[in-house]
Amino acid sequence: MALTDDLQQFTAEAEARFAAAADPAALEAVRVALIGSNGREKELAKAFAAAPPEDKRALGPVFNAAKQAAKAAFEAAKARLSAAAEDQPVDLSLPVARQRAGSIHPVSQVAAEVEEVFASMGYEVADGPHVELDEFNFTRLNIPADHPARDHQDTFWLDHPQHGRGARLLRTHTSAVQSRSYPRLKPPFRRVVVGTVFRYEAVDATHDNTFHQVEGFLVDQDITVAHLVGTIRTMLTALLKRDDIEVRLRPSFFPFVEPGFEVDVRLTKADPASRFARWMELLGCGMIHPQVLTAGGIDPEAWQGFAFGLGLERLVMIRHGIADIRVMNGADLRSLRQFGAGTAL
Ligand code: FA5
Repeated sequence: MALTDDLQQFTAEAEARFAAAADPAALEAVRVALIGSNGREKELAKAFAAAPPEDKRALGPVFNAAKQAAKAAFEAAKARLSAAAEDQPVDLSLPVARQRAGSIHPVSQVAAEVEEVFASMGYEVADGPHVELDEFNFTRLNIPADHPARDHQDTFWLDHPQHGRGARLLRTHTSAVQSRSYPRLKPPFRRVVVGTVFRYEAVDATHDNTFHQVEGFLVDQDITVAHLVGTIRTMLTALLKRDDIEVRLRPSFFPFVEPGFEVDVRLTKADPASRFARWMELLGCGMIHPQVLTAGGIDPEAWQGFAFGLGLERLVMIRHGIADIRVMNGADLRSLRQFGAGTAL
C-alpha cells in the first residue's frame, strides 16, 4: 500500500529533521514544512481521507502513529533547544543594560503619607469632585455671591456665575468637601481629603493654577484651638522630616472659620538670600464657623470642630528644598527624578 510507505517515510523524515534542527528558526521551518497547516502531514491526511473504506481500518493506526511520532519529535527538539538556551554561560561582569524605571511623583508620595498619618489618628479618607457647584465651594462655606473673599479664589467657571448656587466651577479648595460632608455625617466624625484644586492665578515661584490640597476636619464636643494646633504639629512633624523648621501661627481671615489662622514655615539654616529663609504660607485653619455647621445641618451649640487646608506642593517644596513650584507640574523628568521616591512599575 503506497500510503503506508509514505507514512513510514514521513515518520522517518520528521524524526531526522527535527533532531537536526540547530536553532529555533530552523525548528520552526521544519515544523511548518511537516506538521504546519499546509505541511506534509496535511497532504497525507487528505490522501488518507480519500483511501477506499476497506483500507482505512488498516491505515488508521499507521496514520495516527506517524502523527504522534512527528509531534513527539517536534516536542523533543523544542525542549532540547530551550534547555540549550538556558544553559548559556552568564557573564556577571558585563555592564547592565540601563532600565529606566519610573518613580513616584513627590506630591503623590506626600499625599500617600498624609493619608497614612491621618488614618493613624482615626480619620476617614474622603474625596470629592473636581467640577463642583458654587453651593459647596462657596455658598455653604459662608461665602455668598457678593462676598469679597471670592476674589482671593477666582476660578474657571463652567457656567456663568450668575447661575448662583447651581453654577459649576473647578473647585478652588478642598474645603468644598467639608460642605458636601456635613449633611451626610452624624457627629462626632473626622475626615481627611487629598485632592487637586484649581485657581485662575498668576503663576509664579509659589503659586500654580493647578495644585493639591489636604483638607482635614473634625467635629466633636469640647474641641478647642489646642486640638487644632496639636493636630497640625503632629502632621508637620510626620511629613516635613526636617529638624531645621520654624513654624508660626498668625491670625487670619477665612469666612468659614472663626477664629482663623495661617501657618507659615521657614528653614532656620537656609542661606539668608534663599526663598526658604523667608516665611512661606503653608496652610489655613481655624474653628469651623457656626454658620457653616448650621448650613450642613449640625447644631453648633452641641458640636464644635476645627478644619485646615494645606498646599501639598508647598509642603514638598519645603521638605525637599525646591525653590520653584513649577518644577512640580512641569514635564522635566530630570528634576522630578531627583525627588521621586520608590519605583512605579
Ligand atoms: C484655602 O484654600 C482654605 N480653604 C484653607 C482653609 C481650610 C482655611 C480650612 C481654614 C479652614 P488658601 O487660599 O490660603 O486657603 O490656601 C490654602 C493653602 O493652599 C495655602 O496655604 C498654600 O499652601 C496653598 N495654595 C494656595 N494657593 C496656591 C497656589 N496658587 N499654588 C500653590 N499652592 C497654593
